[in-house]
Amino acid sequence: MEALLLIDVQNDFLGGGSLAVVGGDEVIPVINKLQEHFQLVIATQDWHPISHKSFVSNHPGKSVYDVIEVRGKSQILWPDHCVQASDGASLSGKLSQHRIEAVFRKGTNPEIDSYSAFYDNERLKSTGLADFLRGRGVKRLYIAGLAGDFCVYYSAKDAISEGFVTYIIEDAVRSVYPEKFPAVVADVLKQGGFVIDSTDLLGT
Ligand code: VGL
Ligand code: ZN
Repeated sequence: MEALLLIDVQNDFLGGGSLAVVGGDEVIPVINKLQEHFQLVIATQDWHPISHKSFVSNHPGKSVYDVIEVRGKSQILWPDHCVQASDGASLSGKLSQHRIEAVFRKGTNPEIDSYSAFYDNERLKSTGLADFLRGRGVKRLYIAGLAGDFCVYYSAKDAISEGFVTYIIEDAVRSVYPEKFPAVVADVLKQGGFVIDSTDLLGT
C-alpha cells in the first residue's frame, strides 16, 4: 500500500502568508494531480498556540530568524504562523481536499517545536501517524508540501526510521532556504530514502 503525505499546505506558508515560502503556491497544482494517483492521502497542519516558543513575538528584543536556545536546544525564531484555528493555519482553499482522509496536527506544545509529521523535535510525543499508516497497511510513503528544508525533511527522516520506503517528490516541494535543499536530498538518499519527480509517477 502506498500513501501520499501532504505537509503543511497552509495559508501562512503560501503567498501572502506570514511565513510565505518562495514558490510555495506552485506545489498546489502538482499536489492536486498527484492525489488522483494515490489510494490514501493524508495531510499535516502546523498548529501552534499563540504562546509558542518558536514565535519571535514571544522573545522581545529578538529578530526573525535569530537562533536562540530553548530547553538547551537551538531554535530558529519564526514569524508568528499557523496559530491554532486561524485563517493562516487553514489548508489552502486551492488545495483539493476531498481525498484527504486524515489530518495530523503538530506543534501544539508551546514549549517545543515540531517539524516532523511523526514526532515533536524532542521526540517526547508521537502524533500517531506511524501507527495510523501501519494500520492501513502502508509500506511506501510519498511526501510533498512545505517546507522542503524543515517539515518535509524532518518528516522524511522519521518516515525512513519508522521503516517506510520513503520518497520526497521534489517538484511538489519548496524550501525556506532553497540553497539548502541539495543537502537535504543528499541526507535523505544517504539514509536510504528516495527523491523523485511527480512525472516519475504520473508521466509527462
Ligand atoms: C515549518 C518552520 C516553522 C514547516 C513549520 O512547515 O516547514 N517551518 N514551522
Ligand atoms: Zn511552525
